[in-house]
Amino acid sequence: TTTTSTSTTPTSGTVEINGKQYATDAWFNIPSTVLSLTGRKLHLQKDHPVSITRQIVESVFPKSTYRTYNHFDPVVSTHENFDSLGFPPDHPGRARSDTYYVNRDTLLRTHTSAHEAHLFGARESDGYLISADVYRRDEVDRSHYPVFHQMEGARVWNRQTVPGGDVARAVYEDLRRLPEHGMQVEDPNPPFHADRNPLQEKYHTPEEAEAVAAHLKRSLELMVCEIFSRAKSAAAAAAGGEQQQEQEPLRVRWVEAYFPFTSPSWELEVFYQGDWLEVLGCGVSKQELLINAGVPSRIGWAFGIGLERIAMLLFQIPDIRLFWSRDERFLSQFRGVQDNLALLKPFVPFSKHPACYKDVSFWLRAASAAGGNSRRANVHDWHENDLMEVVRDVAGDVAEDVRLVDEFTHPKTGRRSLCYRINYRSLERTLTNLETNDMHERVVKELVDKLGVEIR
Ligand code: FA5
Ligand code: MG
Repeated sequence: TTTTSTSTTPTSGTVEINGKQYATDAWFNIPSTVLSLTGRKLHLQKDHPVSITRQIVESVFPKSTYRTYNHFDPVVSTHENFDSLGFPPDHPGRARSDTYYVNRDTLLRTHTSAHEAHLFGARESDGYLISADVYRRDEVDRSHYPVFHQMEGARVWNRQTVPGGDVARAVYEDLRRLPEHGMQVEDPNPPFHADRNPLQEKYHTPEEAEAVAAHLKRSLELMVCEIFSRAKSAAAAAAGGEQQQEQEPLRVRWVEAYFPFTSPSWELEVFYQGDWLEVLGCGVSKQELLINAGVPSRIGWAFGIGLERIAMLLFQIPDIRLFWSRDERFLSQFRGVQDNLALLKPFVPFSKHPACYKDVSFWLRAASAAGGNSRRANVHDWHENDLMEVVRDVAGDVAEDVRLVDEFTHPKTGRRSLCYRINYRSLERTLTNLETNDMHERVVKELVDKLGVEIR
């Protein structure tokens, strides 16, 4: 399949990322807009909400055990991002439609788990927290952006150094030292499927597996408890101290999940504004990962959390594009918070500018030279993320939302037609009609030129 890069950078040659040169090849697909964000490092910018959120999460894990790593470069090898974690060769996450490649062997990390094998092998501590920018080709809406930030955490115990080699006992002792929380955990132990999420019986006793999972769950429950009690007290303070309303208890639940590098695996969901929201993925680390990292006698857990998603809850930030804003009306609202968390309060949105919806309808490219059943060919040629990138490339942060509103397959020819609705809206000012029309015209032209669609 062909994935069209909308980048203006040549596909063979070199590209500079954070001051280092990399050779590119036909796999290169990083648009300049995304390249230009590799240096922003919002998680390290004092008083930026992503950085404040990082600090709050870090504060839950004792520094004596959990070492922090906040400066890892976003350029990693496909080995680090996928192979070392046991991703199968045909995993969809590896596709150029989903991942930004520098060249065949080098990419912008799609998750902080890319550093797991390295840190497990480095043996610098029994626990770690990594915060970093991660990159994914994805849809356009208020909760998706091609760059976001994750924090990865992990904790290991060494059979050779715990008393009597009894890991289960050592883990439970550590667990007893963790503070209690008053949270209501629904589904503390959801059933899981032994075929997808086996206990690693070849390597772990049932007692060990259970102890590690219990420590993992309590540690992460403590983390969300801390985050949401801060969010609630900030909201209450902003609403005026007197009218203290009866606060509803925080509801959280564990749900079975699947990751190639943990088993069993879970997601933690929090009930927020009427809906269950996924905040993190985690699990008992696959022993193969630790064995390959040269530390076979260690057993442990890992988790990965989205910092923007948490920051949006903490500060009630309505649109993920705001994190990238350099507008003082955004940045000034968080000044001083990092040094004094008591100042934390919900973000007050500045006036909302009008939305401008424009539709584009097109037929997908006809079947390639061989002809035949065009329905099949169309299905395989089309990657929605390519359209998303065309829109982002032309409209930048003015693209608020792009969604498929109609889909149609011609009964005779089998050709497929799609209609997308694009919402153009600046966070900072009102757009003129002329401007929006011009942008939309350029989007339409690029869709024809780069993706070969036929406008209806
Ligand atoms: C992962 O990325 C795994 N590496 C997490 C993990 C680590 C599992 C260690 C097990 C052990 P996932 O793609 O679900 O999983 O992302 C993890 C979290 O990142 C999500 O729960 C969510 O909070 C956040 N996240 C994922 N995609 C986005 C996105 N497009 N925008 C904002 N946040 C996102
Ligand atoms: Mg997930």
